[in-house]
Amino acid sequence: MFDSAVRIGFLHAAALSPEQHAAREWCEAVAPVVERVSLPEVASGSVDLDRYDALWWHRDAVLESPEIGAAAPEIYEYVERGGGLLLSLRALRAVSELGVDPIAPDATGVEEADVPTGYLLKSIYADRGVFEEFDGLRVATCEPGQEAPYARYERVLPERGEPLGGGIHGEEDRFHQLPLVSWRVGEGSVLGAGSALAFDGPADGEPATDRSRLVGSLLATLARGEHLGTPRPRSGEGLTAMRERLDGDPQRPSYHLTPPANWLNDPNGLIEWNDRYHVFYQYNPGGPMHGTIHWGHAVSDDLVHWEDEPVALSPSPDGPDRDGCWSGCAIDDGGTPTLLYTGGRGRSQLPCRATTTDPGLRTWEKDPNNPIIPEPPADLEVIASEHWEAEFRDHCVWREGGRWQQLIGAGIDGEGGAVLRYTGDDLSDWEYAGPLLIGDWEGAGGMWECPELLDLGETQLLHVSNYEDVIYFLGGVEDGRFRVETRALLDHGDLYAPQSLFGDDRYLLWGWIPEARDERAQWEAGWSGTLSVPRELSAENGELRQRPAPELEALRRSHARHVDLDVADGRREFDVRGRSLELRATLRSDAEEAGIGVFESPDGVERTSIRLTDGELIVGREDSSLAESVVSPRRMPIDDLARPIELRAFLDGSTLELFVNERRCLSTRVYPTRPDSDGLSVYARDGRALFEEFELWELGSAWDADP
Ligand code: DQQ
Repeated sequence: MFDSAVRIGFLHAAALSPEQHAAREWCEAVAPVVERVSLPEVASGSVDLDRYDALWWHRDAVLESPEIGAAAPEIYEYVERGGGLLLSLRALRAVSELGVDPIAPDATGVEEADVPTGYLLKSIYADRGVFEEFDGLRVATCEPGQEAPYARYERVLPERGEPLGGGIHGEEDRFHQLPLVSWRVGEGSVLGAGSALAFDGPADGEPATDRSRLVGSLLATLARGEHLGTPRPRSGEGLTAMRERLDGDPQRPSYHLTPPANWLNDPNGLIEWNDRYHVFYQYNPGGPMHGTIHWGHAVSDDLVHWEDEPVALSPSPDGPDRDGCWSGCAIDDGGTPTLLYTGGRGRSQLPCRATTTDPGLRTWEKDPNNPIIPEPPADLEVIASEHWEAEFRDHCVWREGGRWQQLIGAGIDGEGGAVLRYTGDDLSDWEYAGPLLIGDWEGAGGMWECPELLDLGETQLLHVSNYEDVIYFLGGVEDGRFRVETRALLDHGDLYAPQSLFGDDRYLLWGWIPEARDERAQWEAGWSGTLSVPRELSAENGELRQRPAPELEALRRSHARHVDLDVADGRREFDVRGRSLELRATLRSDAEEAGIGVFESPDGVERTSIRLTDGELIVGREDSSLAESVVSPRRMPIDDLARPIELRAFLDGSTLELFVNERRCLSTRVYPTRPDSDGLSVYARDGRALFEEFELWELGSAWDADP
């Protein structure tokens, strides 16, 4: 475990507690040299810290700040010069006093469980030296019945530290408890292991062995001067390095916009600025689960090749967005890029503003007067939920009639989901102007998120997300109310919380396509969520048109084209195989069922069907995956659409997006497990299907530096 000449300095504030005694004894048994170093000695300058390869502060008692006091700068400078520091249990709380991170763990206490507890490693770091000796991501380090003090990040994230793992409690994964963190400080490193460690107890069980392996490895890594994780705030390159670690995952989309690792949900703040397209997105750097929401950022010159940019917005520990920077939009305020987003803190969620002078839109300054709207309209009964005192969030802003106009999503008690309208002379001073639309009909949903109003020329389009679906309305605004002429679903699959970008006389819309697999599978994958491909929206003859953005054609690589493929009661396979493909088919069918098989394994054990039957287009997922229990089909009516059926399909890892007759869309997720589940076929049952045209392209990656 340790090199032969390693010296560990065992830090302590006062007399050693029984737990500290036990930890020191263990360390003496495994490391060549372990010396006690008291904080008062460090403060007085009487110890030369540079004689140690690593310092370890293991503290079970509550941490009191004066105990660190004058020792803090000495320890900080030691690390900065290249030293290593392990902070375990409650010592992890000292990161702020030590100057390592302004945000300290928000959860501390003592726990005793009747099951083994320990660490849940992040998959992107599981192959790093320290962790590779463990079998799997779950490492139990504490015996049942042992009392273990803890300090960990639960509702907040460190500002500079990279979370390396969550917790386990018996069989249960605790994704939101982050006790394992790494920091880079100058030339050195700080590691935190804030829970599930108790040396004062049985030493022969499996958890005790793994506890020793974990702590020993962390100390040995520090002593060797190795760094773990990527430092935060991360550069775009750091995020790209993280992304590369996930390269081998065949279920990971390659030309869709995904998070570098960890969690992504809604697209936010879409804007073209200085000839570059910026997409921000709801991002949790803590792991692949929703929580501690930041704004991730990606940039593109051509709408299809993307680069990771550093995280753009982070919660401010003292701000109204302490618990998350939720969805919002970007506005060009007379040359000043401005964001309006929802800040969450405790049970309240309120609008916040941020601006920038950075031409790359990387860094943002929050308005010191946030929240800019102090409460939801007083005369409305905005619904409360388990988490929020008033469901009031998400923003759409534009200029009209010499004033700023803003929409916010909400729900009104006893009525339904609502879009609330505000107007303002500037972007920080808003007046409530009444509801634009209230969903007071059966099935409208009680809360409307992410409202957006788009002017499509001949008509206006309003869309809202009601937890289940994205509903769109065509019509117009009269006297401040939306007059609905048409109401329908924007997507018949799983697309959610979309947002649009206006430029070159058209709207391009991206939505979030969430995972359909469970949280554990997402943790194991190391990432969650993808954005859709950009869709062009327009209105023609009173109907909504949705087409894939023509720019996507730049991704096309090899091409195959078939004409007049006649399939009667049979099936025909193609030579072209792939997990990142575009298909175009023109289909006439009088068969009972006709369609296309995608993500097919050669023996047909894994297979997803896109089938036309009985006036519907159905994505059959019953055989899509050997591993996932996602089997429910996704359905879209097509009986009233013109014939033949013009289908465009975008397949990418675990994503499937369908466009039918440029009118209706269905976006969903499937999880083929086998590397050879990349086959394609067409088929017809009980009748004949004629594929007048069938084209196929392999598509390149969105993340290639040199496309
Ligand atoms: N996602 C955001 C909210 C929004 C929801 C939070 C929709 O602002 O209402 O991550 O997915």
